[in-house]
Amino acid sequence: MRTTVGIIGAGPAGLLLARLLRGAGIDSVVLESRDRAHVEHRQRAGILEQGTVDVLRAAGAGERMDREGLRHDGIELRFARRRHRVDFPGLTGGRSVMVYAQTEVCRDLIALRTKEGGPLLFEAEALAVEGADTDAPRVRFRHAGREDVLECSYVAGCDGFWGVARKAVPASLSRVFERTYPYAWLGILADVAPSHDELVYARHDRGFALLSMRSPSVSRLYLQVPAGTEAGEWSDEDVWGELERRFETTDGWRLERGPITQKSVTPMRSYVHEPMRYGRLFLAGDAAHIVPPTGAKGLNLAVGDVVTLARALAHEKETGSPELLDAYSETCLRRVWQAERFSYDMTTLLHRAPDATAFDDRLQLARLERIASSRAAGTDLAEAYTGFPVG
Ligand code: RFL
Ligand code: PHB
Repeated sequence: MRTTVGIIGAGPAGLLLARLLRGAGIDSVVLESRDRAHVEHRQRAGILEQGTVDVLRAAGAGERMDREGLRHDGIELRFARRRHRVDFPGLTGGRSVMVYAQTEVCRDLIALRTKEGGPLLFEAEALAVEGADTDAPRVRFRHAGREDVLECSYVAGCDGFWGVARKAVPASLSRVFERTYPYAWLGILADVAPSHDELVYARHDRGFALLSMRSPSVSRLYLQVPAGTEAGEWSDEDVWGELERRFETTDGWRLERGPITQKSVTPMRSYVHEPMRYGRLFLAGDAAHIVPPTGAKGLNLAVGDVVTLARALAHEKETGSPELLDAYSETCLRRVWQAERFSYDMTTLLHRAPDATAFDDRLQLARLERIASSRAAGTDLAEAYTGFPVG
């Protein structure tokens, strides 16, 4: 099998890259190790930055998002049983975000790809990227019980944190920057209308809690739990009780309960692999970097990477100049490190570390008070949350 760009992974990065390349007249083949149902159902991100929304629209993949997505003009910070709203458009000159689940973005992109007949192979596991530093890189993969080779001009490693693409970069050229956190998120989906019309990020002495949503009738909620916790350790009753305690306010706000349909635990990690390019192999999305979910940045970073990559490949095709491809890693990493910084700040602002002292608690409250009382501090948060420019 032969193609111009071999794309490993049909998460948001790989699927959107295939779509953008098609728009630029560049052919690609997408290899995905899991089956379609798995890719379309795994629960992940919920928040799209303004720039991500614009990219999906321009790529012709925004129709259902515009019908069913929920535009959000702010978030609430909850601490010391009080509430503070951060007004995005007011602080950023009109920017907002969209609540539209990653599962839905992937479903829309898969439907378009399937309708238009672009090659997208499910249950096709990439085994290795070979010859990345030559003019003819190859992806070895297994599909329908057979081993095969995809010959390419370029390879896009969009295969997430646990993928194989990153392993093709020689250790002597790789630098990894990493931090793990001593806590995780227990996430639930519940069939109940969200108890607030915007997301609520709560700092509490017992730990962080987040109220989010998937639709006007489905709530998505998270609780900070110790790293290593198993979802089965928490009964539904315990989850609701703990959420109620952490969201409690002095003004009688109430959390509505409903049937829990899904429960899972997500570890928290910050990770950057540099560089994001080796020869003709380009890493994009979680294959190159991870952020803790507190800043809602992971999916949006993946989108930024593939926009940059598609633009660079189109530039090379039109002008013959590799200039933008050569700048790919550096261009992406500038934005990646801003997202790393913001995600770290939001995480340490809102979570309670197991070894936190009374001094740390007071500092967190002072940081939150500062955001609530200073327009400059509020603007800093609002600008980062609604997104940094791509490129
Ligand atoms: P993905 O989505 O992991 O997709 C990688 C794909 O590659 C496939 N794959 C392979 N295919 C072929 N051969 C191989 N050898 C392969 N190895 C792996 C996998 O099956 C998969 O289909 O990476 P991508 O595309 O880079 O997208 C990244 C995002 O998924 C991720 O950053 C976000 O979900 C992070 N994230 C959030 N991001 C946001 O922007 N906003 C949010 O609100 C947000 N909330 C979250 C999150 C992540 C979470 N979890 C579960 C980690 C909330 C949570 C709880
Ligand atoms: C989500 O809805 O899954 C979500 C929202 C905001 C975050 C993380 C996750 O910061």
